[in-house]
Amino acid sequence: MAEYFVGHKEYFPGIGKIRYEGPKSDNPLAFKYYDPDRMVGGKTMREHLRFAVAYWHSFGEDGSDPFGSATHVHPWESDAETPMEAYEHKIDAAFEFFTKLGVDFYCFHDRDLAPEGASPAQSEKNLAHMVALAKERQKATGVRLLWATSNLFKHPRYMNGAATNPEFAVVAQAAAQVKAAIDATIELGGQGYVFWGGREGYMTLLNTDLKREKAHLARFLIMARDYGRAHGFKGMFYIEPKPMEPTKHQYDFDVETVAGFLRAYGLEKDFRVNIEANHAELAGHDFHHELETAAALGIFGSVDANRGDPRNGWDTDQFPINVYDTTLAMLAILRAGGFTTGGLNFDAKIRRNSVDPADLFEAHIGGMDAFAAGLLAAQRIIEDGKLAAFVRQRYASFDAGDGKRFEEGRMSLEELAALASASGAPDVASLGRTSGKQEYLENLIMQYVLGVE
Ligand code: XLS
Ligand code: CA
Ligand code: CA
Repeated sequence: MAEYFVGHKEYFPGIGKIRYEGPKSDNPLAFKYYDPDRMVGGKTMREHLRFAVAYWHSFGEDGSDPFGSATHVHPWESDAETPMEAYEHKIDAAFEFFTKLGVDFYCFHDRDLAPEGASPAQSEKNLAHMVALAKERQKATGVRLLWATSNLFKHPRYMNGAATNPEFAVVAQAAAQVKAAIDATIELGGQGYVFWGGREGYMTLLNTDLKREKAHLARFLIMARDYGRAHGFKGMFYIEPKPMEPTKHQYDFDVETVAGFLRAYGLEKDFRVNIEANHAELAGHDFHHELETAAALGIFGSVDANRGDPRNGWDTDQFPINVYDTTLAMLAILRAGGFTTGGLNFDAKIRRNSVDPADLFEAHIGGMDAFAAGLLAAQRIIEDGKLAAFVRQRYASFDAGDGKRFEEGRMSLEELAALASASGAPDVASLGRTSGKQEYLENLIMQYVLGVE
């Protein structure tokens, strides 16, 4: 991958290309497990993991929170003479970061890449200007766009929602934004387009026609899908579930809810889910649960890789470090057939007091190592086959005979009930042979995790 800081100001001086040095390295700016060209089950690590950097958190966050103002000073903003120049410098800093880190992909919201203008036409002009710069930089470096999205939650006009806004005029504004963002995605060869409905929900049901709002959301998505397909977008559309925050209740609550919605409106062919670990946790699920659910429903798409804090009830968007979790995640992803258009996007931010320029690198290195180690452990679990054999065996009574007839729908309730009388109730001794063996299985996974090298 070509490096990108020659010919313009270097924004991360003193930090060079991040390389793999192995688990024994004590260099904080080296990979311990992520070895991009290492083969794992027929594919390289880089092909499996498809890491992406999130433009908004990495280059747009200023460290402010509801109690305090900005702590992160971005040199790409402070050295700019005009507002647009800050965006031009930001893209240089971003591509310098991508190439030094060695990631193949990035993701952005329209408003991360270019500022909102005074009118939709001006906003489109700003975006087109920055898309041209992004295209040049993608070409120079080989870094690609995993997915783009539109920010339909920040501007005050979206305080009552975007596609689900009770004011039709706001829905039209949102459409103008999405149309331009889909055009940008096509122009940049983006492999996906995400809808995260941050304000598509409600604060109180007292003022909300829930049925109408959901139908409006579906109508909007159908229009976006049809526009994209008519204009040559071959990538995947994704819905990113999240149960709440900033709304009290978000319509795209979790994977199962989104699956039902997609089927209800005939969107299941063009849409899959972009699953975020921290959102799974807010929905009261494990990340692993959301991934397995998406795989089972055939709508697994992409991942926003991060973590929450189990003691906080909000979206902390921290970098992932728990290898037990990344192992289970990679197991689900490999079993779902791996990524096609999707990848692992670090929708994660460094902390407010992480003010050393190296922090952004170290955060991503940790996240990449956590997923690389998870991939290695998951691949061994699959190759050993012990876990899969256990689960298969657990359902063996459905593999033949009456169990099979039941599974295939070739039995009535009367027949099934008659079998109960014929065979009698299973006795305690036979139940003893069907232990769930949870403790053994948890230990087994731990062995794979600890055996990673
Ligand atoms: C916010 C979401 C958001 C989406 C893209 O919670 O994670 O960042 O990924 O709009
Ligand atoms: Ca996300
Ligand atoms: Ca989040």
